[in-house]
Amino acid sequence: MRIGTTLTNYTINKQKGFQGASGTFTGLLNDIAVACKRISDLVNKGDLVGVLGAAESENVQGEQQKKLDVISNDLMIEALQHNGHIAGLASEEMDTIYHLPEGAQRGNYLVLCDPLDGSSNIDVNVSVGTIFSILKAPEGVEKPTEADFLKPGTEQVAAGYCLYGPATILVLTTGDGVSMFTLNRDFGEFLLTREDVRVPEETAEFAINMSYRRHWDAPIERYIAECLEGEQGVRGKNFNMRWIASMVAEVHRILTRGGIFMYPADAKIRASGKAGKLRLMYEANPMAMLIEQAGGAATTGRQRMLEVEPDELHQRVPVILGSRSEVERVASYHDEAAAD
Ligand code: AHM
Ligand code: MG
Repeated sequence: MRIGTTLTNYTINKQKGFQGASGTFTGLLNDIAVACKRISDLVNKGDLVGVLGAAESENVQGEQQKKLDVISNDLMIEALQHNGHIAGLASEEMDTIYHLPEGAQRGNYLVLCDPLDGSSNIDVNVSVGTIFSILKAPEGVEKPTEADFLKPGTEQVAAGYCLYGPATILVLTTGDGVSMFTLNRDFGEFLLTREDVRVPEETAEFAINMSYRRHWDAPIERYIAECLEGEQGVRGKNFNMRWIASMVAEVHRILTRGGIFMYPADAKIRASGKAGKLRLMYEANPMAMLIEQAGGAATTGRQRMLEVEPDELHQRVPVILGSRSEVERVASYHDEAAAD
């Protein structure tokens, strides 16, 4: 499509390809874009409008919420609940699924989101983002249950994120490639700036929080140790490292210049009774769909991310994603360790 076309025009044109399309999907993406623009505006103004700092609450996962976590969640609800595009909404910041108000018109999509990912970065003016995953609501269901949301990532009809960095960039897949839209603040529109985004295959850059090294499992330790050996080691080349602690910014870097991102399970995480840090339904799955659609790969180490059968809304998983050959190498180290 023409570079510079608006996100709305882009989705209208995409929908033309689907017989019987009602325009609901275009409307839904427009709602999400509206929420993202409002969040972007607040992230941008920060202290000027008093939105930085902690809220006086914890989320269902026992994490201290930031004011902007709560506000972003409210903005997502506000943008989505009245327009007849969704049947229900789930988010990192809400214990269970959000039911639409009585009398609100219902649509045929379910949305899962992390309204503001990377919130530890908000107060220090480092990039954060909104992640979203879109599923089809089951036919004829007026009031969806949590079980209706618990679908493997392969069932996502669309996924994306909005990165609030030096520029605000919305990245979207509807299952046929990945496109990027940059917000033009002068007139408040997301404009298509990149199409057919591909994860570069050649890479020498990894992202992992090295401070957890003493807790890692053998396959992760092996992969990183080999990267660190550089030219002298088995990889025969030097690697660079990045850790922004904002998954949206890390995935954006990987979509732009390749690399691998890892937030594995480790001994400390397992000792706390968890299977990983990142959440499957609204962090790992949408990012895995984007990365696969751009030619990369995403795994838990033992299984393709998009095929994980979920059993709870806030389920956590180990996440390894990025350039295909690197991700496959890490997965093979897991297979070898399991076979020993
Ligand atoms: P959040 O949803 O509470 O912001 O947590 C998710 C974030 C990811 O964006 C990031 O990769 C990770 O947490 C950073 O964790 P750590 O501080 O352990 O490095
Ligand atoms: Mg998050």
